[in-house]
Amino acid sequence: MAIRQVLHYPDPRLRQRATPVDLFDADLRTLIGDMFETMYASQGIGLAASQVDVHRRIVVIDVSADRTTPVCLINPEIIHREGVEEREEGCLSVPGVYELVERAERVTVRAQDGNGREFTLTADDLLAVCIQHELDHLEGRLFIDYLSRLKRGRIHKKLEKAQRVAL
Ligand code: GNR
Ligand code: NI
Repeated sequence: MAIRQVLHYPDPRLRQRATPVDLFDADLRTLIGDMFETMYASQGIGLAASQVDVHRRIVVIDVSADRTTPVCLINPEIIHREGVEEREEGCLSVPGVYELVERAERVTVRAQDGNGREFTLTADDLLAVCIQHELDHLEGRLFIDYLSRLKRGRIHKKLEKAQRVAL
């Protein structure tokens, strides 16, 4: 397993739309393992493949306090949503930024596991928020897209400069 580099906003690769997984092979399982390792090493509660520059519909999540409840979603689709809730979000691809975002309070997601078997999962609280945040990544969408132009402009300026310094 290996820790992979996480892309940072405003890297244009974060805007790519991910395509479905059709091959449930050893390479996929290696990628999933690397994504969990990267997520845990970064203290994140979720990670989308898009963030490690793999533009496939793969998400890993662990919202448990003791980090022992891994969830892997392949080709996930939200098939039901209810309620509205506002929560503070952050993103490993938008470091140092935490802002309130409105999401559905409860979602049901249909997905496949690492072996291609279909399952559904109903989630609320932080897990529901995280699922919606990760599925956005697969569409090339970031949580800062929901903020005002003014806030997004400030964030863009700050992170664009940080990126320039890092290169
Ligand atoms: O680690 C993360 N924390 C978080 C907090 C509130 C809402 C969403 C998230 S996801 C984020 C990890 C990440 O960037 N996943 O794409
Ligand atoms: Ni994110």
